[in-house]
Amino acid sequence: MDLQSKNALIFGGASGIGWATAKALMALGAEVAIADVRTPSESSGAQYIPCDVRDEVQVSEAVRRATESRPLDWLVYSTGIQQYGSVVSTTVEEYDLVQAINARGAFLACRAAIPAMRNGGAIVLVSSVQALACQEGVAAYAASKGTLEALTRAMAVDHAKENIRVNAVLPGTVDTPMVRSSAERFSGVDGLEQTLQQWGDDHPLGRVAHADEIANLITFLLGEKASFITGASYRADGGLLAQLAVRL
Ligand code: BMA
Repeated sequence: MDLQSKNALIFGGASGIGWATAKALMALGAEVAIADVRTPSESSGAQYIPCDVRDEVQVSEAVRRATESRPLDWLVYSTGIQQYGSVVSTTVEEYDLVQAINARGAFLACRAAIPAMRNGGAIVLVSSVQALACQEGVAAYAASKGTLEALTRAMAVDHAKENIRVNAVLPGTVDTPMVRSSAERFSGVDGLEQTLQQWGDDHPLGRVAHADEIANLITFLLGEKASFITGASYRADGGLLAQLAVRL
């Protein structure tokens, strides 16, 4: 894969799917900058840029720093929080917070990054299967993930002439800090690992994903082998959405 000497910026790259992607891209020789509110817990060789994606100035500054010496080739947007509630029980503040971090930040990141992709480029937004089908009580989260999917198509159409491809990945349940904090919330007496296993059981493959498995798909979509793929959404969900709840 032609990843040598590519310049990549990953929003939300300090943990979870973003961190797995940072490691995968670095292993293939790319230069990687991580923009995140949190510092990565392990050292990686990536450039770390503190950034709150709710703030337009910080997002622009992150792009500026990642592209000081060279154009940007790849952008990954992998920030996410999950709040629980229906439309009625979700507060306006919670809704705005989820939109700001999960979706509006992607708009800000792409708005700043696309002009820096002077040689063309590729963008991957990390959405969720919950953009297509959802659990109870995730109104704000599902709406934010649906926004990412629609934004993916809009940007793919608008920036194809600049040779910029834009795709979305839609993971099922992945073993990340975000999902672990959800599991903790719902685990009760069963304990966190048991809850994760139960959530995994809902997927036909019988387990939750490792973040690396999602990073592999992102890496593919960024690379040359995906050169004719744009405006697309790829599920990596262990078969979750292929299955009806009806059992024999
Ligand atoms: C993800 C998260 C997980 C959930 C999974 C499948 O985006 O919302 O908490 O388990 O979707 O619904």
